[in-house]
Amino acid sequence: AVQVHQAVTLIGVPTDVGAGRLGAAMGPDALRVAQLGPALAHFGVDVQDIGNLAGPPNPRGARDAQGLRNYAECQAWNQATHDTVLAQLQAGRMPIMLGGDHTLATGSISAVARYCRMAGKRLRVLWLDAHADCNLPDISPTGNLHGMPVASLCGHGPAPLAGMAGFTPALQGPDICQIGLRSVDEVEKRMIQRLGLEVFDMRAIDEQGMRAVMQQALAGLEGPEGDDVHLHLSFDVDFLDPDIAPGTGTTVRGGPNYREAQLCMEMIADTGRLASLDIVELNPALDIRNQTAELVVDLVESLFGKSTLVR
Ligand code: HAR
Ligand code: MN
Ligand code: MN
Ligand code: MN
Repeated sequence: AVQVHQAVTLIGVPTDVGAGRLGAAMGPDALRVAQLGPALAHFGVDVQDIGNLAGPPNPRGARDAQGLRNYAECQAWNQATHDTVLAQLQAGRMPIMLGGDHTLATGSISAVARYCRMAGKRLRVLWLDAHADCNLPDISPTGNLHGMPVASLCGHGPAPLAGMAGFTPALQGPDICQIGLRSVDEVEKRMIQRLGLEVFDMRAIDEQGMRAVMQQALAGLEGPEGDDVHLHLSFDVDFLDPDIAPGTGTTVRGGPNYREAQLCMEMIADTGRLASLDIVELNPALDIRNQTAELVVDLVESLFGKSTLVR
């Protein structure tokens, strides 16, 4: 039952204003160097690369009164992302964000939520990450906004971010399923409970295996009952084990290996419901010969059915 969007738009979001270190702003071009567009075109996908969004540079600010670093700049990048994603969805195309730090997911997923409400679709978000990204300004250990997008999307933190979809919250906790977590702050553990997020951490993957985890995460998407579901994948590159993906700013050991990551992508592809995608936290300044970007392209090919023998 593989059916993927045949029209894809690549949107570069070259920003690192939400991250603690510089370099993720070079992510979009590293993915282009690794031939993301041509790789998808090879599968018969109509690929359009609209280049990079414009936004403010990184002022490398200190924490402000509300506890946030570079808040105004994050807001500007998210608004630009939101507006472009919404336009692409309305044009019937699948937006793929080439990030950029994970803050941009507030903009992209707010636009997806707005679109789903207009189109009468149910939104399901898969969040592949080593981190839970549900910090709040006052409890965050760092003030870095890339540690907060899940909280924003669920209606917490600064109102302009929380309300970007045009309604607040953009998402309910149970609409989000997080996979691969292994570095969660103590306060975030309470937030996961409070928000009602569905979480499969690395222990769940260890104990049950990737197949059983993905079967649960994707339950209800295949077949007629999944017809009205819009599946959004927010793929933080630090989800992957640092042995295979060193090119990211906040590596945490003990992530999925190459085969586990492939199986994860293949099972998402099998649903045929993938309709928008963020690729975030790729940091070429920390990579070795662009291997992390090349691995990401390999995995995104599997998201589009590369490894599926019968279609
Ligand atoms: N939880 C920490 C914080 O809030 C670390 C966030 C890590 N960064 C990411 N997010 N790459 O997935 O600062
Ligand atoms: Mn992360
Ligand atoms: Mn479920
Ligand atoms: Mn993240």
